[in-house]
Parts: sequence; C-alpha cells; structure tokens
Amino acid sequence: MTPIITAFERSPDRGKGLARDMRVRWALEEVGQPYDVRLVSFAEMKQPAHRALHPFGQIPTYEEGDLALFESGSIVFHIAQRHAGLLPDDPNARARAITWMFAALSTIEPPILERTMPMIVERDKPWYADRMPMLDARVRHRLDELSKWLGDANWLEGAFSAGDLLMVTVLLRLSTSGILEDYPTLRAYIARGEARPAYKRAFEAQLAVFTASTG
Ligand code: GTB
Repeated sequence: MTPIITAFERSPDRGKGLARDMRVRWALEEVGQPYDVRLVSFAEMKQPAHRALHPFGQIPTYEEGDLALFESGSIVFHIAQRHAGLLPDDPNARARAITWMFAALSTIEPPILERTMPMIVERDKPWYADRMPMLDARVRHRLDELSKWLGDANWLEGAFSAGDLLMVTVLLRLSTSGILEDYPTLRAYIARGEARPAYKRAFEAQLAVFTASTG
C-alpha cells in the first residue's frame, strides 16, 4: 500500500527542505518506499478534514491504509520499524539509535527553535537584543556537546540511522544562522547527510513542489 503524506502547497522556506515533511520524505527514500503527497494550504490545514488527521492542524501527516499518523518523529520511527535500513537489528544498538532520535527532537531541536522564533516574530521588541545572546549560547552549548560526541565518527552511533536522519534535519535549521561556521565537525556531518542519494531525491521532490507553485 502506498503511503500518503501531506506537505505545504507552497512552503515558506521556498523549497529549501526545512519543512518537516522533508524528514518523512527522506526516511521513505532511504528505505525505498514509494509515496504519494497531498499538498495542503495553510487554510486547509485548519479545516476539520485535516484536523481529523492532525489535531494541531499542521503538516506532515502520514496515511497508510487504516493508519493515520502525525508528528514527524513518530512517522519516521514508524517507517524505520516497518522497513530495514534505518535502525540496527541488534536490540541494544536499536535502542541507542532510537535514543538519538529522541535526542534530536527533545534536546537539540528545542533550543534551535527557541532561537529561531524571536528572530521571526520579536525583532521589534525592546528585549530582543538582550535575549538573543542567551538563546545563541543555549544552542552553542548543545552544539559543543554534540560535536564532542561525534568526534571523528561519520554518524552518531555506528552506521547511519534514523537518529542521524532526524539530527541532520534539525541541524539544517541553523544553515543560515552563521553559528555552524564554528562547528566544522557538525558541518561535515550535515554534508554527509545531504550527500546521501535518498536525501537528494527527497530534497528534489520537495523543491519541485515549490518550483511548480511559483510557475
Ligand atoms: N512537532 C511537529 C512535527 O514534528 O511534525 C511540528 C509540525 C510543524 O511544525 N509543522 C509546520 C506547520 O504545519 C511545518 S514544519 N506549520 C503550519 C502551522 O502550524 O499552521 C515547520 C517549518 C515551517 C517553515 C519553515 N521554514 O520556512 O523554514 C521551517 C519549518
């Protein structure tokens, strides 16, 4: 059965692969599972039909027969559980890889988002200039630790896993921040992720949607 995911009809990132359907597309490409995409506008996301799939009126969602999922992490986990290639078979190694999935989404992503949001919505506020150095420092603190963990390794824990897939997509949110310039280890890690053929296919697919929407 071909799964159906939802994605932005017109992504605000102009096809740079930062919206969270990219994680799901990449996971599906890694395991070789074809998929269909239903594009939704911001207005459609808030309609009852979409909210029946996603309580918070967002993308991505994932439908496969009777199963409907939301939350990109849960969707990637589901794909990784059902197909070979994104989680090791050894139970302990698998648990470690899953731990990295959680680390990406609950330890690394939150400070990155906390730093991103004021830049979008609070630039004109009187506290903005005082607040940003603190938010920068929180991100750098986690990047220091992550970079140290990674060291000379290619991936977080042995072979490439769903943990790396999520971590790379999370770190990509910092691409235009300038912060990654101080983290060559993490830049190389991200580049390894972006060089994977499955990543490239997923990126091209989501970019094609944006390009079509502007033509
Ligand atoms: N925790 C959820 C998950 O991981 O699936 C979060 C889902 C989410 O934030 N979805 C966003 C959405 O639907 C799109 S990805 N937003 C519409 C809304 O809430 O009304 C977030 C996103 C949006 C835009 C950019 N960008 O322009 O760079 C990057 C990421």
